[in-house]
Amino acid sequence: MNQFAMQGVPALNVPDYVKHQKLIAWIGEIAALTKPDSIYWCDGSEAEYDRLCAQMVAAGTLKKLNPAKRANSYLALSDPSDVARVEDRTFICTDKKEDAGPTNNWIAPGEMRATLGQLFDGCMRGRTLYVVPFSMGPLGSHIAHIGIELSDSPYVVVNMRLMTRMGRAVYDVLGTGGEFVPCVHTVSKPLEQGEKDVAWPCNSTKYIVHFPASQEIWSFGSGYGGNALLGKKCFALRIASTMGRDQGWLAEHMLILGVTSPEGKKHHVAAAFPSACGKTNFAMQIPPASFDGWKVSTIGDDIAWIKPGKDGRLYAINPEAGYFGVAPGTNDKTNPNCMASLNKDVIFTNVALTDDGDVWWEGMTKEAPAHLIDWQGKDWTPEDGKAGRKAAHPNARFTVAATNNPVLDPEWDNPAGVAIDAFIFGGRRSTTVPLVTQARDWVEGVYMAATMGSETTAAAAGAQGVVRRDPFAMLPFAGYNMSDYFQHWLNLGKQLGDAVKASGAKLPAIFCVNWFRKGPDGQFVWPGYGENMRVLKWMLERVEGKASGSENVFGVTPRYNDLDWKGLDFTASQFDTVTSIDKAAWQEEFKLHADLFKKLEYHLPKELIETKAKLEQRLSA
Ligand code: SAT
Ligand code: MN
Repeated sequence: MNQFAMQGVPALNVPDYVKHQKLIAWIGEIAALTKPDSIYWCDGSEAEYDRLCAQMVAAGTLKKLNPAKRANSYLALSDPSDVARVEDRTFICTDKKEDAGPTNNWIAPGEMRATLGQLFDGCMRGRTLYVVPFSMGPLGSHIAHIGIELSDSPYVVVNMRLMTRMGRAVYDVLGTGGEFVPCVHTVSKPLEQGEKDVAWPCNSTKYIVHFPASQEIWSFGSGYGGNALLGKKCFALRIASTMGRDQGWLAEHMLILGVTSPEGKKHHVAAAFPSACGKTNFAMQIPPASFDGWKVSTIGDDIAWIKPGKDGRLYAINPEAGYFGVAPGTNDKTNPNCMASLNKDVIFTNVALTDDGDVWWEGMTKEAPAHLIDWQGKDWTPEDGKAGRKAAHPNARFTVAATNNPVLDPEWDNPAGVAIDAFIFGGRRSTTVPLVTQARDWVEGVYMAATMGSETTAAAAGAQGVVRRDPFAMLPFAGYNMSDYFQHWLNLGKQLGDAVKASGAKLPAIFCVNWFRKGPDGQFVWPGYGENMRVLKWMLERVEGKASGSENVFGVTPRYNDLDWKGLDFTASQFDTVTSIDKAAWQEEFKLHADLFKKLEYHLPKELIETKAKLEQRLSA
C-alpha cells in the first residue's frame, strides 16, 4: 500500500538495489512536498538515455539532428530568458552572514527554508520526479563524493548522464549508510490536469540555494546548465569548497591537463580561468607542429578536486565525466580535438540548426550557411548576422561525455588522481597583465590568484566586457567567505611546505597568465590556442629548474629568448606588447586591489596585505 497515497503522492516504488533508508525517507519527503505525478529511478543505462531523448523529441524539447551529419545527437533551444547562470539569484545560506562573505548573496537559513517550503509545495504537479544518483569523481575514489539529484527535468537527467558518473552503480558505493549531497531541482512549472507542456519549461522566479552546514542544494525555476545540473557548480564548487575547507582539501574552478615531453617525461597542470575564457581549449590544445613529440592530454576542462597526499604533493581528480563547453568560437583551428569530440553523441543547447539537420554557431566556419534556424527558432540569414543578430546564443553550449575526447588522458579516471606540478591562474585582460609571470613563492602566488581580474563574458547574466575582480576564478563559486578561502590556501601551502621538506618533493609552482592583451588596433596580439604550448613549455622547464627568466615587480617572467619560437613568427616587439609592464597602469591596478581588499576586509589574511605592500614598493623602486 502506498504510504503517501492519502496525500496525493505517487508510490515510491523503491528498486530492490536501493538499500539506504535515509535516502529513501528523504525522497519520500521531497515527493510529499513537490507532489509529482510519478517517480522514476534512473539507472543510467543507454536504453534509458535513448528513451528519455525520444520522449523529449516527441515533446519538442529536443530535436534529433541528422544522423548522417551528427550521429546520436540532439539540439535543445531554451526559453530566451533561461540562457546562463543567474548569479544574482544564487544564495549561500549560512547561520552567520559573515560566513557567506561579501561576494555571496546571503539569506538566513530559516527565512530561506520558509520561502523554499512555499515555492516547492506542489511545484512538480503533473510531472515525473527523476531520482538521479551520481558520483563526482571516479566511483569509490577517496577523493570522490556522491550526490543524489531529484529533478522534474528529463533534460537534466540526460545531461547528468553525460556530465557525471550517473547510474545504479552509485548505490553500491553508497550502501546502507553512505554520505550523499541531497540536490533538489525543479523547473517549477506545475501542469494542471490536461495542460500541454511547453518545450522548455522554466519560471521567471529563480532561486539557486546552498545550505553549506547540511550540504544541501535547492534549485528553482531554471533548466539551464550551472543552474540545473547540480553536480557542477553547486556541488562540485560551492558545496565542495566548504567540504574542502573543513577537511583540508581544495575544490577549484580548474582544468587539469597532462603534458608529455618528447623524452616521455609527464607533468600535470591545473589552471583556473573564469567561465568562457578558454579552459576547454587550453585543456585540449594541440602543440604547434614544430613541437614535435610534445603531447597534451585532458583530465578535466572545468573543475578539479585536489587532496594532499602523505608525500606533500597535491593529487587532483576531475569530478566530472563530460564537458559542458561554450560552442561559439570553437572550430577546427581553435580546438580541433573539441570539434572531433562533437562528431557524435552530443546534446547542443542554443546553437543554430542548418537546413540539412546539423548545427552551426558563430565562428564554426568562416562563412555562415545561407539559411539557418536561430537559437530562438526563427529564420536566420547572413544578412541578419550583418545586422548583429546572432544565430547561436553567445553562451550556447555542448554537452558531451569525456570519452569522446580523442586526447583524453589515460589517467583521467584514476581514483588516485594525478600529482599537480603547477597551478596557472588567468583572466581576460586587454591591458596591464603580462603574458606570463611566475610567483616567487606560494604566498605571492596566492596574492596573484586572489587579485585576479577578468572582463565579464556571456556565461553569466549581466553586463559583458567589464573588468571585475574574480579571485581564483571562484567569484561566483566559492561557497564561503572569500577571505577565509584565501586563508585556506595559505594554510595548505604551509602544511604542504612542511610535508615536502620531509619527503623531498616540491610544492607546485604558481603562474599567472593573460592570453588576451590587445594592441593599439584593438586586436589580440598573442595568437593563443595551440601556441599557448610555448608558454606552457617554459613553465614546465621552470618547474624542472631549467628555463631562465628575469625578476620583475611581480615575479619571474621570460625574456624573448627564453621562449621557444620555432615555427612561429612572433617578433620581439610583439612580445614586448604582451609582456610590458606599464607603471601607471599598475598603480591603478593596485588601487583596484586595494578596493578588493577593502571589500574583503573581514578575515583578510595579513600575508596578502604585506605582499601588496612589498609589490608596491618594488613598483615604485
Ligand atoms: O552553466 S555553467 O555554470 O555550467 C558553465 C559556466 O558558466 O562555466
Ligand atoms: Mn566553469
